[in-house]
Amino acid sequence: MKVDAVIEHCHAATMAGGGLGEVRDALVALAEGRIAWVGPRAEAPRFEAAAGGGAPPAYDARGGWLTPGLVDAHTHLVYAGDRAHEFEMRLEGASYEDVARAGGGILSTVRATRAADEATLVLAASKRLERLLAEGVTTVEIKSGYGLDADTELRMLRVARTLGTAHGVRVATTLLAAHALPPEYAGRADDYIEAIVSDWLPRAARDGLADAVDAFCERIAFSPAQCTRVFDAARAFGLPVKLHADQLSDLGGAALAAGHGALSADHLEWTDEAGVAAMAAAGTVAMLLPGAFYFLRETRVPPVDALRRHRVPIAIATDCNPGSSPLVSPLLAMNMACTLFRLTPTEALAGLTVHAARALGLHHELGTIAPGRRADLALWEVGRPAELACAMGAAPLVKRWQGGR
Ligand code: DI6
Ligand code: FE
Repeated sequence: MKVDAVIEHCHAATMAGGGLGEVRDALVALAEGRIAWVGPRAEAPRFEAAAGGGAPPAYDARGGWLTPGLVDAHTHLVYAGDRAHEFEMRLEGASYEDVARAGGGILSTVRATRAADEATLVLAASKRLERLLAEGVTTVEIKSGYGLDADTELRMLRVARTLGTAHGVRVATTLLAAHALPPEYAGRADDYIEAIVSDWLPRAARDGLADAVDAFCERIAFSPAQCTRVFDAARAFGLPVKLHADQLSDLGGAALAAGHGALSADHLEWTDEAGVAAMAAAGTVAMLLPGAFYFLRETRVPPVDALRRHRVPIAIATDCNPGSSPLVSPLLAMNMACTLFRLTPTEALAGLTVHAARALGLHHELGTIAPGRRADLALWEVGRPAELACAMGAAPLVKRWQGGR
């Protein structure tokens, strides 16, 4: 078999076939940016270098664990400013919703982001992105939603694309114009939605800037009817949808998302069994965001047992954003998913690999180590994969491969 390189002296958590898909003393062969072969070293066929014949270059993994590259499938990585003051306000007793209603919250980040040019946004987001890469991320989803006007929303998406090129990482972009109501539309939420569906979304679609469309369905954001209008417009342009659903209250967001065949419904603290059943029927991924739960000191946990019973795939992400989850560590997100939501370490790793890939509609390409999948890999210096979710603040990444490089 002709390949470009092999990785040997490792164990692999392939995440294929449910569970860890563990292969001890594994060998992984890479060709043309994809996985060519994976299995026990003892069963490997004879490999030949695609370039020039002879043995292919071999990388000695020194007994580490190889996993699929991590997929952080829900972030708001692009923004300007910070919200440390709101953290202080909340420590003095204000709630997240109080801060939002007082004109802070998302709108304070909107003011800073509107004032920032593209280069400033690239620089600020690059620092956060580098933290993710240092923890094995090879694919990251990035949402708009801090512009809330056409220019800034599209600028955020362009910045997200630039980040992908500049850092050699896969970026999936999401238009989240329906994140909050900007002040110029105060009292005119339906007019705001009209601007999104009639102008901004078509422009983002036409310019290839958005891979998906998201909305925030919440009392402090948009109603189910308004989110439905956004979803219908997305469908007209062939864009998949997802939803910030049932985070702070139960507006039936999970069922709404499922009803529109959403890739994922995200947060889900208030989702009931009927919502979970609807997600199962639609194949919608449950995207759990323990960083936001932790940072807002929420007390109601997502319905993990119901998700398991209905076999809804559970994904995990950082939700990296300045207000509710200033988290740049996917490994800490895994840890929190275990400590706060009682996921197993294997479920948490699946949540940042195979199920996260599905939440982006990319599970045929990413998220498992299997022949034909892209060679996006992470090598870890750990004794067993559970350590990734267990150790807090550790830096176990040895190396990452992006498209085989
Ligand atoms: N839910 C969240 O947790 C973030 N957005 C959303 O819809 C919060 C964003 C922020 O507070 O800036
Ligand atoms: Fe979010």
